[in-house]
Amino acid sequence: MKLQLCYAPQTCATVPFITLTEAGADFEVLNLNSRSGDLKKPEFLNLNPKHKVPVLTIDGEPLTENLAIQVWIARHFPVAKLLPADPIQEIKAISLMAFFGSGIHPHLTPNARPENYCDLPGSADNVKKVGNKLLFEDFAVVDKLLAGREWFFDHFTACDAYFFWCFRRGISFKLDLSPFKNCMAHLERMQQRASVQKLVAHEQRVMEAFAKAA
Ligand SMILES: N[C@@H](CCC(=O)N[C@@H](CS)C(=O)NCC(=O)O)C(=O)O
Repeated sequence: MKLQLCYAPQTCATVPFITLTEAGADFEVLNLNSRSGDLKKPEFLNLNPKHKVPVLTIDGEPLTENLAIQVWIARHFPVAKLLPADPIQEIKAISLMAFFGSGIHPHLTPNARPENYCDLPGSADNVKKVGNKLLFEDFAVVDKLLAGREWFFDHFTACDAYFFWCFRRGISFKLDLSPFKNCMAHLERMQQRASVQKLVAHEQRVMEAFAKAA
């Protein structure tokens, strides 16, 4: 089986990069520069007309949407236990990832692209402020979930990889997330994992290469 991950630095394609690594999968990475228009090129639009990463191609067949990609990886690499074994816990894990993807992710995006939400001159700071109020409500919910726990479930799962990206992305926007102490501790635990260290090294190499090419 040939796996190729369409990836762009700092984006939510970070999530399957980590889970594929945790799964011990053999995968190629296609590094794309979302800022220089790679996602709007015809060859990428053929894979994903929504012009978004991640895309995981499985023997040439594209799979889009992070939640589906996480479930696919967990099902195809069961030894890695990327979802809880108990069916109720498993569906709760999928529910949690749906919240990360459809609740938290859209509240992060105004920081990156405020103009997609309001194009009135001078509105960017307000768009971010409104989005960040909602984002902080989400992080407060997750902070409670993580109280007294190492991981969201009784061992590391795909949920931990997904939330790691959400929280780290918030920090990359220079938001003060220090009040979310359990989320901060989770981030630090994630940073100890070999999969995350591999991701960070890869991300840095790709960002340097893109900066050189610019
Ligand atoms: N619903 C999609 C969202 C994917 C998404 O928004 N990806 C962003 C990066 S975090 C992207 O590719 N943006 C580029 C663009 O909109 O042109 C998923 O969960 O996979």
